[in-house]
Amino acid sequence: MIQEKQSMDYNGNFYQSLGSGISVFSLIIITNLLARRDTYLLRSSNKRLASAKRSEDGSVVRKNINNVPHRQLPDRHLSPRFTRPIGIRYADKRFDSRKEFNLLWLRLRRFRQSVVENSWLFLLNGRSLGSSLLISLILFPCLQAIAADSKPNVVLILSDDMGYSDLPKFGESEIPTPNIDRLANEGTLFTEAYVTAPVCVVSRMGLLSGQYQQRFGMYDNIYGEEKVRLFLDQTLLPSVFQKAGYRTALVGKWHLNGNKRKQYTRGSPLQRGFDEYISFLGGDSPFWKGTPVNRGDDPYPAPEYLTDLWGSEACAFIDRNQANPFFLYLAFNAVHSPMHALDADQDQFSNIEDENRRIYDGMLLSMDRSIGRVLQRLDTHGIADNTIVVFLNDNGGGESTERYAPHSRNFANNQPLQGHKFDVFEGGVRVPMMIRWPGQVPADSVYGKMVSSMDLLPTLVEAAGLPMPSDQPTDGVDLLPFIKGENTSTPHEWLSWQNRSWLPRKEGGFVVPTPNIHNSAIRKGNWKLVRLNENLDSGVRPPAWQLYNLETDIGERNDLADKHTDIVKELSSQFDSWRSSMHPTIE
Ligand SMILES: [Ca+2]
Repeated sequence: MIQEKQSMDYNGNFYQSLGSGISVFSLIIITNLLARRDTYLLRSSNKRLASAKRSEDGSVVRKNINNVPHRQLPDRHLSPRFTRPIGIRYADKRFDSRKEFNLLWLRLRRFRQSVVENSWLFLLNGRSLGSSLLISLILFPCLQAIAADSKPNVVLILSDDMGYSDLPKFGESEIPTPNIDRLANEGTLFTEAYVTAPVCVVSRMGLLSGQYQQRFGMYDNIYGEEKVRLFLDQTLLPSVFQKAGYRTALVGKWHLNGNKRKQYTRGSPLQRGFDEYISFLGGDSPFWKGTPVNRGDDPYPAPEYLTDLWGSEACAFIDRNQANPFFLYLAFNAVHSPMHALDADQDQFSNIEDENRRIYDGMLLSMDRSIGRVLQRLDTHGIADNTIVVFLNDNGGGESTERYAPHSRNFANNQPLQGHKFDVFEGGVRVPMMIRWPGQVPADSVYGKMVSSMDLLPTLVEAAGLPMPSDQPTDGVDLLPFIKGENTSTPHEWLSWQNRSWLPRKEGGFVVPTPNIHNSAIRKGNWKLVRLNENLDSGVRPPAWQLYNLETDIGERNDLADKHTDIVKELSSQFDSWRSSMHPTIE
């Protein structure tokens, strides 16, 4: 289901600002009239002022400032509160959702007092209309600050190449992940979550654009600025938050700016909606201390093990921005190869015989530790209740055989799913996912209907009350009404996948991407249709579809295509219709 979401046109901002300014001007006049009840102002014949006003506890405190010309009044007499950011969230007080209304009301009262005091002072200075207009211009940002203050923060956590069953919440895992588990305990866990592709680049394109990346011709990890031109024209999730005044940051893997050898001039995180970032070039990186990473355009050696560094940087970003709305995209490169784990972490798994698996376990353990530090930081600042935390994985876990190149081999556990990274079987595209937003998203809850990583853009944007990008389609849907039980239908009747095949080399060796040879799949209800190695160039009949019933065969091992030709016909027709609405592959 494709939803063409129409929303606020950014071109209308001028008129909105003008209208808001007029509204504030009207508010000032009204508050001036109301102020007569609780503000007493005297005006001397020589335009010198005396005022009395209510103190914080409501009692009237008289401040005699006669004989002091208005223009010489120190700022604190103008209004001590006016000089303080009105929308600031008080870091030393826990923002309890149960007290949210009272806090908001308190801020509005403080704001009204500022309006009253300052507008009267300006008005008494003999410049009524001009001063009030000036106040409107000054106070409008304050109104925006108040509105922004109620906006939820976002922490979007992505893991890389993790196996579906490597979290205790999803399978038989030997790896303790108490911090990721905490997100499920305090939020909603999704058992049928999918990414849009079984490899890094295209999966991240779908996640951050809220669309099938096939809309801009992307069917694999393709590099070259001209080839990804259509993607570079898309508005991405961080841009939506950045335009709304959020502070936005990427910490970790980007991989949407080319590979290690070729970077795009328009693909930097700074050009895609992030105010700041710390990352590395390409799709994978060594993890050791001293590895070169980039903070903005400035390279420097990582001061600690990379997964720990991402945790440290995420915490530092939260520290810097805990008093204002922020959007943090925390994209771990764990547990993508190369297989580098700290000794102390892999030593926790001395009972595991396979050394490669011990290393994998240690890498995942360190990621969970960093996630725990981030969650603790939200608690420390008292902003956990006002922060949406999302966790998901970018594609299925890598294989453990030498068919796969070392950069795609990480000894993950996808059981009982069929396939791995690169595959359109469940093992390539079904991923663990969870969302925590205390008071808004049901806690300790499981949502079992099909959802997509494309849904996160509309879900997060709608949750923050922001306008959707108006100049591009959205294939995702807002999940909140579904997981709250307000909408009992299904977010997606069907989902489709198409990705370039990775086939073994003719001369031997590990699998490689093969131009114009594609794998395809569509899932509708519990039926999953899969077609492997279709040659898009040839006129030969494409390979037959395989049909699986995921309700009874989650491992996609019992092909039922011959028994249910009507279902094959229906779903294949649906797939063809979807494919014809996408952009042809750019390879
Ligand atoms: Ca990946």
